Amino acid sequence: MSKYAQFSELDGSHIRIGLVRARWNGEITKNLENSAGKTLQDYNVTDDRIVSTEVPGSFELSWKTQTLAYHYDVDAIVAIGCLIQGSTPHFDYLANAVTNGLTEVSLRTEVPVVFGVLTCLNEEQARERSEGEHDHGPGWAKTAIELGSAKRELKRENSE
Ligand code: DLZ
Repeated sequence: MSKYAQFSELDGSHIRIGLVRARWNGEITKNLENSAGKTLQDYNVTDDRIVSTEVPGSFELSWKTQTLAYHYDVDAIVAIGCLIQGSTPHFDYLANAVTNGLTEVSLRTEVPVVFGVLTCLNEEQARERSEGEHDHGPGWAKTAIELGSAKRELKRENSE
């Protein structure tokens, strides 16, 4: 039995998705962005309906995600970052800040935000989760399509 979420009948042909990527641990986050982007396309979210942007580090993801939610017509946003534990408590402060920040943005703006932030003890763990069989990017993209579709449907119902 797979522990990963299963998805059925995804179709992204009517939704717009935001992707925000942090450049810290950039090789890892680029892989995650690429695989998420490919999965979006596999489910009919064409390039013209994907808004991609970057920030320096994961701490900045919350602000940029909020600007996309408020100022761009997106139905869901994937915030992508990679935190790797160092020898100081910095990792814990950053992980808490970005987790709370993205949760707040999602609830405040009512735009679904997918938590695409790896929190790893070392680079090896980060690589395992950003490549091959255990790459998290595709699952994040599918989550965004499911929630983005629900959000778009809600907007449609409320406009009737
Ligand atoms: C400062 C910092 C550290 C130590 N580690 C990471 C990390 O592992 N992953 C990441 O995305 N960002 C890190 N940063 C940068 C912060 O997120 C932020 O960009 C800076 O503190 C500037 O606000």
